[in-house]
Formats: sequence, C-alpha cells, structure tokens
Amino acid sequence: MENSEQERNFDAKLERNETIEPKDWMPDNYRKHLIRQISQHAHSEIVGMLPEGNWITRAPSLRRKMVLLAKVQDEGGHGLYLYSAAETLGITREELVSQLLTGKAKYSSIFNYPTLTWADIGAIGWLVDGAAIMNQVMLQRTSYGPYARAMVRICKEESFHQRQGYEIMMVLAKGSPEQKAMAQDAINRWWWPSLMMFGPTDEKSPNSANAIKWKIKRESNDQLRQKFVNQTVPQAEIIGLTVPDKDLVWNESKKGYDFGTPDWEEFYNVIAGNGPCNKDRLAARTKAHAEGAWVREAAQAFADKRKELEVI
Ligand code: BYC
Repeated sequence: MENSEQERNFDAKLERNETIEPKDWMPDNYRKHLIRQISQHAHSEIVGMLPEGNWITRAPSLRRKMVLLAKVQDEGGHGLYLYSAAETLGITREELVSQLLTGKAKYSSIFNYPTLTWADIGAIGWLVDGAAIMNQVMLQRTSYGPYARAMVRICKEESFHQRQGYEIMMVLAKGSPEQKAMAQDAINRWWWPSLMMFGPTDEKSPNSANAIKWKIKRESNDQLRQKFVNQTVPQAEIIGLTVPDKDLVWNESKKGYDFGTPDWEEFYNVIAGNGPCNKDRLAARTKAHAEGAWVREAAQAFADKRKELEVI
C-alpha cells in the first residue's frame, strides 16, 4: 500500500475512534511517542513502589501493613502490564529497563520526594494516586488498543488506592493533635509535587499537540490539573486539612478554583535528575536489577530447554 493511503487509513481510524492495534500501520512518530509515554508510565509504577515500600515494615498495624503490601504489589503489576503494552510497539523489555537505569527515560517527578512519616503514605494514596487516576481515566480511551486496555484494570485498582490513602488521612486528621499536625505536614509537602505530576503548562508542553492530534491524550495537562484541584480541595476541607496555597480561591464564573503557580524551576530540576531522591531511586532499581539477574537467567534457561524439547 502507498504510504499516503496507509496514512489516510490511520487517520480515518482515529476519526472513527477505533483503536490502533499492534499490527496496524502507524506513523513512526506515533510509535515513538507511545513508546516514550508508555515506558515512562511503566517506569513510574516500578519506581513508585520504592517510597511506599519504605513504610511496609513500619506500618502502624497488621491491617495497614497488609493493605500497603497489596497496594505496592498492585503498582508492580501495573508496571508489568505497561511494559507488555510498550513491547507490542517493537521494543524489548531489556531496552526499556536499560533506558530507565541509564537515565535516558524519565519516570514521574513525584517519586523523587522522600516519605518521611506514616502520613506520607496517606498523602501518596490520596493525592498521588488521585492525580494518577485523574490523568489515567482519559487514557482508558487512548487511541492505542493495548495501552487503553491496560488502563482499564489499572484505573480500577488506582481508585481503591486513592480511597485507602484518603482513609489514612481521615483517621490521622481525627486523631491526636500530633497526628493531625503530621497529616497537615504531609499535605504541605505533597500538594505542589502532586500538581506537577500533570506535566508543564499547556504552552510549555512540547508533546501535547501530537498527543491530542493522535488521541493519545484526550485532555490537556492544565485541564487535568484544574479538575484535580476542583476535586481535591473539598476533600481536604471535609477532613479539616488545609491546602498550602494562599492564592486558592473559588471562582464562580468558571465553577472551579483559581490556584497558585507550582514552582516550575523545582519541577525541571527534579526531572533533570536533581530532586531529593533521584539518585537513591535509580541506585535502588539498579541494585534490584543486578540481584534479579539469576531469576532472568533461570527463566531463560527454562524457556530454552522447553524449546529444545519441543523440537525433539
Ligand atoms: N515527571 O510535553 P509534556 C503512577 C516530561 S502515576 C517526569 O507535557 P507529555 C503511580 C515529559 O516526559 C505517574 N517527567 O509531556 C501512582 C517530557 O519529557 P520527554 C505516571 C515529566 O508526555 C501512584 C517533558 O516533561 N503516570 O505511576 O505530553 C503510585 C515535557 O512534558 C512529567 C503517567 O505516566 C512528570 N510529572 O505529558 C505508583 C501517565 N511531566 O519525554 C505509581 C501517562 C512531564 O519529552 N503519562 N514530564 O523527554 C502522561 O499522561 C504524560 O506523559 C505526562 C506528560 C502528563 C506525564
């Protein structure tokens, strides 16, 4: 088929809101864009296990420990679905992991902040998973089939994660003055980094135009950030916590909040590798990868042996 005809077919599929599937023709830049975004997303899930994993041994009760273990395990599962979705685009798992470990591929800025207290686990579930869901609900309708299907299950699990985080915050906010102060301190530290998860403002977002054109993203970074603020501020109020933004004010005409500007210099610094925990996160993943080498070798030996026996 002529290239232009293939392109017309691709555009027509997008126009009809049909998904693009792995064996369909797609423009090279669409493929590259998806590999970048899906792998960044997968890496975020895997690196995202670290800050919460830090509290598994110190969870304040057996129930909290079981819930946190299950949540962290879910994030590992999300990473695996997403790596599999990225692999359907013609890149190997080895290449993807190597891009993370060499610092070539990004992962979400949010996971470069430390989890200092138990309340941080509540704040991550409530705010970080809350922001993730806000972004990911639209990705259930993203134009690439394997990514869209992975997102359906991920969103179901994320909404449980968000509720467990909010419940931790609710209990702390109703607890002793020290516990309430710990919850407030956590929201003070996690609020702005959570807003940064949506990425730079629309005018400074180089990838957005293509993402919207190709129906990879259906809403812009700023639209999603606004929706997140609108949804989360009343949740903070209900449990008696305050969002650390002196410019926050309800704007009746837009039926949403006006809010302050995140510290974009901090954001760019974190994604350039200079956040408080970037080096620790990459060191932890590098160590885990090295320590898992024997598992990969054993799995490969098993697969090779099976193939050999099948041939016989
Ligand atoms: N952190 O043109 P832009 C989760 C980069 S939740 C780091 O707007 P795009 C979890 C961006 O990659 C988190 N980098 O890009 C939750 C680009 O650089 P490159 C994961 C960021 O792609 C709880 C440059 O800045 N969710 O996993 O249109 C527990 C310009 O940005 C960030 C997803 O990944 C950031 N926050 O939009 C455990 C959702 N923001 O690549 C785990 C899927 C921007 O050109 N991803 N950059 O060098 C997306 O929706 C989009 O990729 C983004 C960015 C909204 C993140």
